[in-house]
Amino acid sequence: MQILVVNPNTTASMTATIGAAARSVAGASTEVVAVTSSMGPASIEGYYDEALAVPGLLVEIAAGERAGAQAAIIACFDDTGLDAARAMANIPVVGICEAALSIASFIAQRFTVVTTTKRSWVPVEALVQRYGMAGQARVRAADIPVLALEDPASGAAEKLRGEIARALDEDRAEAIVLGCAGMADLAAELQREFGVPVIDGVGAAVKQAEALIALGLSTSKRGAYANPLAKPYLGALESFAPDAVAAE
Ligand code: 5HY
Repeated sequence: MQILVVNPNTTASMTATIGAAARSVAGASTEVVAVTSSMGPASIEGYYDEALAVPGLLVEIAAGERAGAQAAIIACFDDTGLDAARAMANIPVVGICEAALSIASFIAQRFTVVTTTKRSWVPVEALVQRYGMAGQARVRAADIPVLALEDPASGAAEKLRGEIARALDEDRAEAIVLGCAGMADLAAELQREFGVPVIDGVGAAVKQAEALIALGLSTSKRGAYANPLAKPYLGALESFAPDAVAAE
């Protein structure tokens, strides 16, 4: 099976981290195709970046579906563009936040998401609410820029460790969810270091995408995620006009 993993920001080095994490858990018969969005923000930190990352994300998912991907993963902890992607695509689309939270709920009653910037804090809290985990999950921000994770000298990993320690102490967290795709390479060592389960959303999403494919399940195209209604789009977004035959 082939799974597409899209980094919706435009930083290729983060895609390399994401792809390696995905391949480290993928099954022997799973091919992981990791791609970087070709347009949009270098990192996604808050609502404006999220919105402007969606067109580039959709381009990559549409191309990956045409190229034979049987599922797509949005490798951004804001689950950026997840609903639009599910409406556009005819393959299952998994967001790493939803994937990580659901996996965490199988192994802990209380867990804390540690994300990057304070700007990302409220959007992630909104996702926790949307996914029905408000009773189990707390959200913290380590106050690190997303791209600082790409620089070992930035001290980002140390700040992340400090926030994890506070979560274990103050939140009584039984597990930690890493709240950024760029943290995917840190999960195993942090789990060893802190002695609690540390969940990376990229790996969680790969296993859930494999499960959907193996179960022969894809996004329902009735109602919410029906293909977009055909209509003209003008200006810079002209090429995004839905050409699917609309299911009324
Ligand atoms: C992510 N931003 O996973 C999110 C994390 C965040 O560029 N990739 C990004 O801090 O919102």
